[in-house]
Amino acid sequence: MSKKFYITTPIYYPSASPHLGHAYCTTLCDVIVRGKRMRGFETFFLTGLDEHGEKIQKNAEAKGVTPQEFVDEVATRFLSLWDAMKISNDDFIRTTQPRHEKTVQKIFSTMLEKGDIYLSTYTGWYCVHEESYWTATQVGDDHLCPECGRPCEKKDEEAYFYRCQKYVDDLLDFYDQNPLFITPESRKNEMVNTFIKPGLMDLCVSRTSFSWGIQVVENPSHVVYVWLDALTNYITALGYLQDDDSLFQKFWMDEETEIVHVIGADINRFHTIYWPMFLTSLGLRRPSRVFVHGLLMMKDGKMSKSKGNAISAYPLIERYGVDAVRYYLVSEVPFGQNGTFTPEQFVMRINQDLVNNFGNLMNRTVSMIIKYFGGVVPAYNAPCDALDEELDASIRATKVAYEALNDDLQVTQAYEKVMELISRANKYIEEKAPWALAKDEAKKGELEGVMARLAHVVYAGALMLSPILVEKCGEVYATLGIDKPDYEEIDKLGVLAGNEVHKGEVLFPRLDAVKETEAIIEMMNGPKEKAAA
Ligand code: ME8
Repeated sequence: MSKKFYITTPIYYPSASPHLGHAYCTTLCDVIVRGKRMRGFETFFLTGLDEHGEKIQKNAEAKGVTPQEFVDEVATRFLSLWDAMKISNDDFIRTTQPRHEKTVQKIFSTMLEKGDIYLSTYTGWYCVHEESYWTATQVGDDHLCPECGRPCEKKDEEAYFYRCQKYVDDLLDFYDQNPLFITPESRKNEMVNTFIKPGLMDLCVSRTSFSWGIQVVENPSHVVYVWLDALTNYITALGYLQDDDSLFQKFWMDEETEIVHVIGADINRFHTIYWPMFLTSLGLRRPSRVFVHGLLMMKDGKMSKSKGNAISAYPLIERYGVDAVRYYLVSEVPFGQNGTFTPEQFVMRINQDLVNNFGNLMNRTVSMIIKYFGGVVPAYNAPCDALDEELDASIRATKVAYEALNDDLQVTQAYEKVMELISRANKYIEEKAPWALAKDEAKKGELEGVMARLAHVVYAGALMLSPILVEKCGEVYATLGIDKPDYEEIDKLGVLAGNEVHKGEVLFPRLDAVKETEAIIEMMNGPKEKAAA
């Protein structure tokens, strides 16, 4: 039976156009899931939009449109970006869809019947931007939101509350029994020390002060709090409590399925404290892992819509191709850590890894196969020396490490291993000096082995890089005369023997550092958004 894997991105607020920061998270998830698919896992990849809440209502009012019109328009921009970034999601949930709204109402009713939700009055400090309530201590004397620093409003309203205290011990046991649940581990300590240990208050889960939300059936003046609404998308999209719940049974209830939520640190509290509690209330299993990734920053701080310092992915894709942008995101910002976008680093990363390392290896290998063997990949033969042995061992070891690192969500490191193999092969060319072997008839066998090995590294490299380089790997396969690339062939050294190679276009043209840095700076100063299609 194949292994099952379910991965989700946060569902983003369609309050403005998506930027490279949103593309970062979604691309990393896409790379992870494509890697699993290639290895034969049965997968489901979900992304979508979180369309309710006061912030959306206010943005729509400011534009003079209805909230639904507002989110419909922004949704097309997210969809165009995912299309341009070649995101391979299986579903796109929008929380205004009836399938979601109806299920959230059922979930709310279940929790109410169970006594996990009760009616009371809320007095607190509310940040509209973060859609979060804070205590007087948290907002301090200035009444500023601890998350974004904006002023909070004091609010007093009748509201439903979720009984957190009932589940807190169970949650801490769950953390202990599942040490990988929150990764990196520092993110778990933050939750325990900042939020749980000081005493977790019951969570306010309804609102009466605005109407753009899912109505509480039992009390229609209330709408469900946007976070209770949003978090449940991960199960409503799979058909939970709907006529056809086969995806839900397969990708959620089956204990064998690995469920991974990928999020930014800003929403860790909701995913690792409240979400597991909600699931326990509903008698459902909890996710396997919540992976907290770092942020893509600009020199002046976090890239964000509200700061107006966000760079759009489109001009980068148009100029450098989607593969270069995807590669930059995966390699330059180690998954789990923050990274800063700079034009210089973007250009350097592409030149160093894709042009000088991968593209160069392919180019040299193909040219030499044409020159020495008339364009036909020679047969692989037993190692002639320690260098051959070492390269063979590196190919196998890289595959093993690549899988283990990917399975542990150390995505950046997994791809670093592939780049290391490719640079090893470039160095092997210098060490073996095929041009010298070619001059000596007695060394023909050794030369055959060298070229067979190099062709195989190009093939293995393309297979392992294919979850990132969704366009260019096809060109590599065509160059090597491969019709049906097969990941399992990485271990079959010699499989390319007899293939005819073809010299195609340059895989990644070298970027002129000065000129391209200037071009990117211009993009950063240029229009921030692409108009919706
Ligand atoms: O919080 N770098 O939506 P949101 C990297 N609707 N990732 C970034 C980023 C950056 N500069 N900026 C945003 C919400 N992100 C809720 C989520 S889920 C049930 C509800 C990513 O539009 C990052 O993953 O504010 C962050 O957690 C998410 O976008 C927040 O998106």
